[in-house]
Amino acid sequence: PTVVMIGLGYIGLPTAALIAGKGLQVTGVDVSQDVVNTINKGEIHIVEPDLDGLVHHVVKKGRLKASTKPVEADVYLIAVPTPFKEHHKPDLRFVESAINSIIPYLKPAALIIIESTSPVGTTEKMQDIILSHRPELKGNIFMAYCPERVLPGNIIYELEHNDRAIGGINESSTQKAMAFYKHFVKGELHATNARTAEMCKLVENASRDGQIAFANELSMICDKAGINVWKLINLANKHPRVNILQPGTGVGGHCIAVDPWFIVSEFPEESKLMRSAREINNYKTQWVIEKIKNKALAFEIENKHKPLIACMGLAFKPNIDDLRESPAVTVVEALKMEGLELLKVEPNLQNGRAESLTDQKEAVKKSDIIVFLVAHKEFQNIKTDKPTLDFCGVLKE
Ligand code: SAJ
Repeated sequence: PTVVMIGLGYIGLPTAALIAGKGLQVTGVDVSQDVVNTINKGEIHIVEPDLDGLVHHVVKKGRLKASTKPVEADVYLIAVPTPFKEHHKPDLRFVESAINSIIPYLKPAALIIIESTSPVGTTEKMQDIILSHRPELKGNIFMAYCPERVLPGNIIYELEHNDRAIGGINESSTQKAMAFYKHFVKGELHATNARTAEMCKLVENASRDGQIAFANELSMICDKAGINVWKLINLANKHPRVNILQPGTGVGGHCIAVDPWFIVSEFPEESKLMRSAREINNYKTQWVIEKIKNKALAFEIENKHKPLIACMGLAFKPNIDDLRESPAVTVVEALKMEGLELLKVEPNLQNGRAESLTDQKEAVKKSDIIVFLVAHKEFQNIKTDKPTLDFCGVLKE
């Protein structure tokens, strides 16, 4: 089959390249002319291991072509962002405009698959939009929802090897989509319906958010109780049926802190736990800010000058360079607003990629207080007698 991929971001581009790598003809569509030009040169605009070589290869072979406009194809895949707008309501503008852009090109028997994280009912809604413009296609197009589950940094491997949930708007759509994913997925394919597949993506991330909220709540309780939370979790996890996650500076990234709201905003009465989890994880970041401010104030009272604070880690999670939606960045910005003097350390963003950063050793040496915000592996061997605040368990003591 010929394939059109709408959206060439963190999911769309690797997926398009993987499919093209299996020998299928793929047209990648993006609204950005810059992105299209970059890809047509065989280059990439995002940071992801192994992606550049793959894209270079399939573009050179002529199997992946990027464009700002769709073409006629057998299969359309949609992987555009779904942010949220005010009151945490999902913003389906990009999905809708992706659907609108393909409507003129649709042939009978076309298969349309949405991969973008979407609230329950989206696939059916998008079918209605298509049929309102092309009523003659009623009963003659196939539509399915199939969420991605890949972890940034390991996308190419996980795209191919993770299991997938595939839910059609009817049985024939499910079967047709299953047959399509068999071309490039080695993981197991699980058939379901569109609404279940949509909810499945949301609850995967809501469940992780809830588990992290438990750990974050526990860390605040332990702080008050004078108990080392890292040692406590380690002990509790020796129980065969207990597995508590790691507390941290808060929950960042573009998925876990967003997706639960797609459930909560639609089912507010029934989703008290999911809402609380979101609130706890957001509150944890504020709690961290307050802790640092208090420590700085105590230092100033004792030493008659403001402390120099080393902020260790800026990324949204350990061992990556992605700063988007990062709680550590929120903390640093809040401290800056307070007029505190800071040194910022991010070992994953070196080589002049960010000028305002300080080298790790220098920051440890120069600072008065060291604050660990992200558990990067580079921090694990730091030995210092200086006052520290460890919010991510990097010191484990
Ligand atoms: N975090 C903790 N403690 C933990 C684990 C994570 O505080 O024990 C924090 C991280 O530091 C980070 C945030 O949670 O700020 C999210 O990190 P993550 O590693 O849990 O997840 P993401 O956002 O990189 O990717 C998630 C994954 N979903 C699940 O694990 C259920 C991934 O499989 C999804 O594909 C991705 O969201 C997505 O695109 O939805």
